[in-house]
Parts: sequence; structure tokens; C-alpha cells
Amino acid sequence: MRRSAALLALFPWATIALASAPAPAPTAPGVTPDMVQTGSDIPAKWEEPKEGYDYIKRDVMIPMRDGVKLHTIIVIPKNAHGLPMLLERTPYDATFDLQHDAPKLRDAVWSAQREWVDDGYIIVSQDIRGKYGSEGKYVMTRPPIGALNPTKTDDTTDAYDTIDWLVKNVPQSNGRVGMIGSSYDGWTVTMALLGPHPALKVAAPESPMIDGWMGDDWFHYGAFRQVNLDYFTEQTSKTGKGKEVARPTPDDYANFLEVGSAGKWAEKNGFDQLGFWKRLSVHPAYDAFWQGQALDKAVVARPSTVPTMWLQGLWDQEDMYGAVHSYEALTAAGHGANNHLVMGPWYHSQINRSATELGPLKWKGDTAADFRRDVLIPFFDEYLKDRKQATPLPAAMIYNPSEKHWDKFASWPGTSSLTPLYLQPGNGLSFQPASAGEDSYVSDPAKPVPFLAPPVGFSEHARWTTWLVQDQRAAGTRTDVLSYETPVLDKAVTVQGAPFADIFAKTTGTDGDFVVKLIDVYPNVAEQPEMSGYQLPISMDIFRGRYRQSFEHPSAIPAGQVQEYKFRLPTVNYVFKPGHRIMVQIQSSLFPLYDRNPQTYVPNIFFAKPEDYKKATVSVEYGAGGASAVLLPVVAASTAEK
Ligand code: PG9
Repeated sequence: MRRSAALLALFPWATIALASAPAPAPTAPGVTPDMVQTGSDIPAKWEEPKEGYDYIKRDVMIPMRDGVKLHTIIVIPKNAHGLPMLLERTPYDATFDLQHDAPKLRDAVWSAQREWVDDGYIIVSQDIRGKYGSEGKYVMTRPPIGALNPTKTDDTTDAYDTIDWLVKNVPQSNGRVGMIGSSYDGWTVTMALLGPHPALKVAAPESPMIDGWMGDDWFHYGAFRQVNLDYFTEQTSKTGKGKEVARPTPDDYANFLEVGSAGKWAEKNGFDQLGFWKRLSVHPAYDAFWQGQALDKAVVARPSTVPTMWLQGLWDQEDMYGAVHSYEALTAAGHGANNHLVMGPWYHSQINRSATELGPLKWKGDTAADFRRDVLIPFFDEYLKDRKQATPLPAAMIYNPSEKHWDKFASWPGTSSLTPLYLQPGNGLSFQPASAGEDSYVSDPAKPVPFLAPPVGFSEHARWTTWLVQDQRAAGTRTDVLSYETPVLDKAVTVQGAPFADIFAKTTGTDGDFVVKLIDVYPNVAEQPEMSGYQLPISMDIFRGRYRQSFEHPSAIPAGQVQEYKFRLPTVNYVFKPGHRIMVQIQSSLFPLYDRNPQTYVPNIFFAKPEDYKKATVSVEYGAGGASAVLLPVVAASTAEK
């Protein structure tokens, strides 16, 4: 007893231990109880002191009309009052936006949001239904409520309910919201526009996924983009981020050739568990499944009055179709007043990064950062902060990559008339039709034309983001690629709009793909020698032959009979300069990005058998047999505003 009392006098903190716990085990000499931890060093809840921070972060679950709660992060500058809210709805983890735990908000957000923070915005990021921190079930690009979505919610109602909650629960805001986001997040912006909340005052869908069959992520004119096979597992195998499919070798050219078809790849890698793959793979044609979720049709059926800037890259390797087609559909339906189109010299989503160059192409300044500061943010400020712009935003702003400046247009495209540039004998190209002739090549599914020189991995970011500007000289050396070029131009040819491929061809097969590339052939460039002779694709696409008469109802190609394959190519605003040449290349594959066409008609190419893949001789006609041409939107003089 006396010993304990003496100890207590020396170490009063020992009272509780002495009172409630059995006597501690004997310790080593010099070891006192404060040195010993028998519980956990981690507190039940860590409260981080945020005193030095210039913002408040709220992490909330916002209830939707059906009771499902969506995880939302709201970042509010300290002492904010009357600021607008910038909302992004994403399937890619809302916590991404607030990347760093820095005391200054501009250092905490990711680069694309820095200028918004500087300008004074409340930043709101939300996980869409069923992904990351949000409740509910995930459906890939969930179609609008209707035949394909019999529930009572979609991303239109979820955006509406979110904005409704935000304007009532963020007292630092001025009650106005702008929506932004690229790709899938651009799709969520577009969905919000189908039934916008009155507080949604301005929107910018950036490279939005609009029609996954015609020309955005999943297919281009029916040719399947195998790069998405990883997307299915990453996005739909888990609520969070799933893994890419493990590869037998680093070379996807070899991997996909070895496995045969996209369906076989899926079968080998457990895709029978993935709902969206199962739906997509049984709808290879443009049937009600695809038509019912094509948002360029939906925005016209339910036009909004929200001022909207449709944005995309001129070399957008993922969603090249959506923004420009939505804009064109809206203006054609008489909704040009509140819609604008912007196309920068960018790869997919580069609008949110630095854009001083694209592959070998160097621009003047940072075309993305300058654009965000000078055009995009002022556009939002006009509707969210009542800051009238000195010069009103034009209908369209399209970068002119050959002259390296932005062009502004009062209307777009620059012309609706198309000038045929005809294939000629001897690999020529001319604005005059040829009299007769054809050129043939053997398209062999065992040796498809690579989209990038192998070895090539889909996950190689730098090569993937620049593949559309790769020099096409290597392709031209192959015997299964036809190249046609004009003489050296003695005057400029200016094109402003969408070129069309109009190819007349026969094949010994009963199906087949056509890839058409419009190329600028550079002369010698003393100041940038690597550009000398460079064959720069300025517009290219692929078309699956079975859809030549109907996208919805495919048909076998009659072997040996000339057929017309006519399809729109990606939009351009380009000057072929004097001293350059215009080139057109034609081939039948772009592998492994696009799945191989077996060249034998089968009901569903996803499930073609090894024996279906056959060589075919393809003959492209010019002159009397069919005047194959690329139809160019040539303007006599630029229609850009001076
Ligand atoms: N291009 C991507 C994507 C969008 C929508 C569906 C599938 C893929 C993206 O970057 O979000």
C-alpha cells in the first residue's frame, strides 16, 4: 500500500490504471506505462485541423427522388458568398477532383479546375449512381427513361435532383449552376440538358459520348473498337475501378490476332459476367438498342434553352462524333441561338490539359489553357456571374491547324457543297473524273494493317493519344494499302466542314471494311526536318461494308459486284498549302484498334469462327466503273470572320 501511494504521488496519471486494471505486468527497468500501448494508435475518427485552409470540403450523400443517395464532394472557398457552382457528374471517382491535401484550394484541385478556382467557383463533383461512393445500381451510359430504361430515374433526373439539393443546401452559392465534363462526364452533361433544372444556367459537354455506334467509343460505322474491351472490365467488373485484362504478351497486335475475335477474347476473360458487354455483343447493328440511346437525336427531341458550348478535339481518338453531330442536329432544328461549337487541335479530353502540341504538331501557346481562360470561363461567367462579354461568342470556333490560329464562324460548316477529288490511274488524285480503271489489293485477315506500328499496347498513353496524327508513310509501303495523291499544289485548297468518302469497289469476299484517310503530304520543312515528307492524316474513318445500304439491316456484299460505300469523315477546318499535296489512302483494316472483318458474311462478327476469316481481293474503281472520290467541303475563300 505504501508503495502504491508513493507511486501515485510521482505519477498521478497512473490512477485509472491502478484503479481499474489488473496490475501491469512487471516491466523492464526504466520502462514507464506511458511507453506502452495495448490498444490502437489510430483514433476512431481523425478530425483534421483545417485552420490554415482557404476552403471547406463537404462530403455529402444527396438523396434522389427514389431515395438512392449520391456521393458528392462540395468544395467551397472560405468566406465565400454568392458564388456559382460548377458541377461535374462522373463515373470515374468524384474524389479525383480534389487530388491533393493542400491548404490552398488551387493547389488541391486537379489542373483543369485551377482556373475555375481562381475565378471564384464552388466546385461540386458527384459519383453517378452505382459507382464509387454512390448508392444504386450502375448501368453503362444509362439510357433516358423510356423503352430502354423502364425505371423512374436516369441521369437527367439525377442531375435535376442534385441541382435542386445544391441550390437549397449550399448557402454560399448564388443559386446558379454550370455543368461541365469530358467524355463520359460530357455524356452526363448532355443527359442533364434533356430536362434541365431551372438553376442550370450554362453547360459545356466536352467530347461527349453521344452515339456509341456511329462514331464515338464503341463502334465506328459498325466496326468494333477493341480498345474498349479493357474499359468493360475496368468500368463494369466492380463499383470502383476494375482491372484491365491481363495480357499474354505486351503486344496487342499479337494478342488480338492470336485470340481471333472480340467475342473469343470476351469468352476467355470472363465477360459473360458483364452486363453491358452481353447487351452490346448481341446488338452489332444499329438497331433500336443504339438508336434509342443516341443523344444527338434526344437533344433535338427535347431541346433545352440552356446556353451550351459543344466541345471536342479535331483529332479526338475516342469521341470524334458526338459534339459536332449534336451541334449540327440542334442548329438544323432551329436551336442555333443557344448552342455553340468549339473544336480545338486536341486529342480526347486534352481541353483539360496542356495543349502546346499534338505529336509532332506544335501550336502557338497553350491552345487549351488559353482557350479555358479566354473563352470557356468567360462564357460560364456571363450566365453565372452576369459578366457580359465584350465580344459575343461566335456560333463556332474551330482551330485552323495549318495556319495555327483559331477561326471564328458565324455559321458552320463553312459550306454545304462538296467537291469530289477523284482517284486516278497511276495513283493520282484530281478534281476531274478519270475515264476508267481500277486498283486491287489482297486484304488478308491474317495480316491486318496495324493502326500503330507493332509492338503496340492499348495502355501506351502517349501513342494512343497521338495515333490519329501518325505519319502514314509506313502504311503506304504495304501492298494492301492504296495511296493516291495530287501533284504539288500551286495554290491553297481550303476545306471547312465534313469530307465524305465515296468509294466504289468490288470484293471477292461477302463482307469487308473500308478505311479512308485524307492526308496532307508535307514538302521539305527546313525548320522542322522531321516533318519533311510527313503524311499527316487530317480526317479518317472506318466503315463496315455490310452496312452500306442500311445501318439497321446489314446485308452480305455480293461477291464480284461493284458497290458504293459512302460515309462521312471527321470534320476539318484545314488549308492544304501551296507546295503540299493532298493524299487519299484506302485499306481494309486498322488492327487491333478495330476488330477484323472476316470478309465472309456471318450473322454476328463478334462470334466469327477461325474458318470464317478469309483473304479477299478488293478492287477500287475509278471512272466509268464507279467514280471513287473523297468529297471535300472546299471553300473558295475562308468563311471565317475577319
Ligand atoms: N471515352 C471514354 C468513354 C466514355 C463513355 C463510354 C465509354 C468510354 C471516356 O473517356 O470517358
